[in-house]
Amino acid sequence: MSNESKEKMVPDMAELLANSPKNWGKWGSEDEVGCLNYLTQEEALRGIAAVKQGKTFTLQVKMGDPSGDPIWPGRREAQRLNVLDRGHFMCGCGPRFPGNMEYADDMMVIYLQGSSQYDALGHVWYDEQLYNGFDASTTIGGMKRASVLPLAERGVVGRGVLIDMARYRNKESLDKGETFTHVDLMNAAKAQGCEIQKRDVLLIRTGWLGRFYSSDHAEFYKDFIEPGLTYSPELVEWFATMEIPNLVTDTIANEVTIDPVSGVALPLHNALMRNLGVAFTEIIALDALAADCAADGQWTFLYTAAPLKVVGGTGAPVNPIVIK
Ligand code: UVW
Repeated sequence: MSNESKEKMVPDMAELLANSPKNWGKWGSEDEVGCLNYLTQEEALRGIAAVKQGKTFTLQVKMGDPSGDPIWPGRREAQRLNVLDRGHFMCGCGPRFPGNMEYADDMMVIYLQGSSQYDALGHVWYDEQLYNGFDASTTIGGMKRASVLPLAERGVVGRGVLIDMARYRNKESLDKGETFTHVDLMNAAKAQGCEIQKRDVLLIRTGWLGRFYSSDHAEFYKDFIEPGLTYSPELVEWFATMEIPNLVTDTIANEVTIDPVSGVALPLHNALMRNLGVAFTEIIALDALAADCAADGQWTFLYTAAPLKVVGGTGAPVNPIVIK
């Protein structure tokens, strides 16, 4: 079969998701934070009630790591540039201050989606409409609707639950293109001795980022297809019924890159984020947290995060903090 006819068999996103549920209008026509609306004061207190030991974890991967940053193909790694350092003062070109203080300064060139980050709800779309029906032309020249700013201003505080799919399958890491479903998540939770509850922030470890750091980067990116959740109408329904506010994973794009059934790229970005308003958090370091949860048997905790307040941003870096 020619490539052209193979491509013709892949449906449009609009066709695939024709009957997929939407939360548009549920929180008003101006809403830009979607399922974060589920994180009420009661949910913050439920998260706090999950704190049992006072152990803390930060979940951002290093940014501008000289050994490389994991990024979606086509993006560039963060570059940190020194603007001012001792060298400038040694050659007499540093600024002078009364009292002769010296200081170092630097800047960074980053893809806002090129590190641990929150996607803006308007980050992806089809049929010329973003989350909540905003017109896709509002993305031109900087996002005027459903940017990352409202997510950043609201912040995310709730009960988190970590599902370790790699451990559940007795693997260091899931394989390229390996998939799992919401039923697998529930079975893994049971095996861990915990439960995914309504309105939990859902963290899923695949071990995939570990591969980036431990293996040859060319091998990591070869025939790029990440492991992850795979689309089905039942899975979308489950997210909707469970009122999951936020999906957090240790992969670059939170879902298997190409849906193996339809051949469509990133359908869950559209079914969950664009249609339901689930916040997506990607490139998150979960290995240390997972090792600790496996050791003490506590897989639930207080999850807190707020991306940077980038005006018009399609996403923004974040360093979530978990307290067990
Ligand atoms: C894309 O933008 C394609 O993916 P992500 O949401 O992972 O940044």
